[in-house]
Amino acid sequence: MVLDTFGDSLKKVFSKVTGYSLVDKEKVESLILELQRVLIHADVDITLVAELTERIKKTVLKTELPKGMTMKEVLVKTLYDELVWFLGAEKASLAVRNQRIMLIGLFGSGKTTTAGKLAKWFQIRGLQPALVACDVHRPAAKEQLEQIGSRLKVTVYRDGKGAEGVAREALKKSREGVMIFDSAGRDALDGELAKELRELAKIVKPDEVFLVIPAEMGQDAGRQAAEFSRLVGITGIIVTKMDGTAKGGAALAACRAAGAKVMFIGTGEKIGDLELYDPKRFIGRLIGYGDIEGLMEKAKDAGLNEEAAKRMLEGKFTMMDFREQLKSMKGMGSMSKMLDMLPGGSSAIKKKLPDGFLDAQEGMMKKWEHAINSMTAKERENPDEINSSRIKRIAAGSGLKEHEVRQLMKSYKQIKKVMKMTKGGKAFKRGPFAKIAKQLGMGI
Ligand SMILES: Nc1nc2c(ncn2[C@@H]2O[C@H](COP(=O)(O)OP(=O)(O)O)[C@@H](O)[C@H]2O)c(=O)[nH]1
Ligand SMILES: [Mg+2]
Repeated sequence: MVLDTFGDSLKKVFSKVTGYSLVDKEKVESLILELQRVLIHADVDITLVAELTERIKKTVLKTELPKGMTMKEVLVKTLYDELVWFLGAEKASLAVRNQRIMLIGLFGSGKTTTAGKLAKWFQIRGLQPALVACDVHRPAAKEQLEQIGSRLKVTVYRDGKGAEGVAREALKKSREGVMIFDSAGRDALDGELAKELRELAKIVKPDEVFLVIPAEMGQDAGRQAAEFSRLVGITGIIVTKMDGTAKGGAALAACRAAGAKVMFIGTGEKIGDLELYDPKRFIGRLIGYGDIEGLMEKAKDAGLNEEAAKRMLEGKFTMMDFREQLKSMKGMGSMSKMLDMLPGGSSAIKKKLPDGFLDAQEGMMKKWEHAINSMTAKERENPDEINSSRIKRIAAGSGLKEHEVRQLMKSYKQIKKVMKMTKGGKAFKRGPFAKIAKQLGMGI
């Protein structure tokens, strides 16, 4: 499929990002350049590309990164978010209820085919649609619609004089709730076509007027959307033939920029090849993360976990928190590797850690967990209260040597300091974010 060329190059941009172990300003800038090339190659308007680039730069390179997120994480999320915004952000929705829909557009854009697809769409949802053949100019247009109608077992209204006559007759006779009006196209939107469509609309009184644009229009889709909007009035756009071109992304972006809402996309010649437009799904599919939306939800959840981060920032890092950290580190590899993920680099932090801590493997961590379990609730909440005699008791209770408990105390205090340094140290945390990082190939 040709569409893949856009998707493939976007995918490459994304996998490049996830392949980096660390992202810095230079990498962000070179990636943005690459993204620009991909978009321009896919026929996206240059001013739109510049706008998108600015938005990405502003978010990723701003002076302060969100708490506990690395520049790499921010870059992946921003790329995704901004591309979604670029293509319209909101998922389209069309009320499943009886209504009148008018399809307009230039020659060969896919109006008649889409009329059939829409009829099917409503049929699937339990409503009864009818088709109205208001393209009275092209000789075979009515037959084309009738063929589609007979396959769907849907009534096609075609009698009457001129487009307006057909519409009037149909409205008079019809018993169906959903009426879909096909219309005639032209090579270009001239005054005559505009007038004809406006007059048809006066009779039809449509709930929706959908402009049908083929994806291969690329960035010109924006101009077309604006013109039809001004001269005829539209409520949404259906971009057809998304399956046949790499310019689909450009067409969608141009529609968004023109302030027009894309309602559906046509993805093939078959009657079922129509889907409500969902930019998240679209981008997710393009970049090959089927479930990126799910991942982003989780990222949001992690971001909402401000409470825990705040506690740590304020230095309220208790033994319970420490125990959680120890637990979360199980099976995640060495502490040293995890520290490499922290914002601001890890060497300064590593220097401040107790000797041997970085290499402390699971056996030691397990012991520390036992020790923490042997503490009283009060001790866990205020570890500063733990004096020599308490250390003795904890050691006895957990089967550790006293010096091991002391080592635990020392590590705890130092980690607490590190937590403050890393603004909440969310990178340490188990929970959704660590998982996301893993799934995005950020290699914990
Ligand atoms: N591949 C593909 N072809 C489409 C799609 N929508 C329409 N077409 C084809 O585009 C051509 C023109 O469609 P038609 O509905 O007759 O356009 P109209 O002149 O606007 O009514 C036909 O050959 C359709 O099969 C689509 O989403 N994908
Ligand atoms: Mg037609």
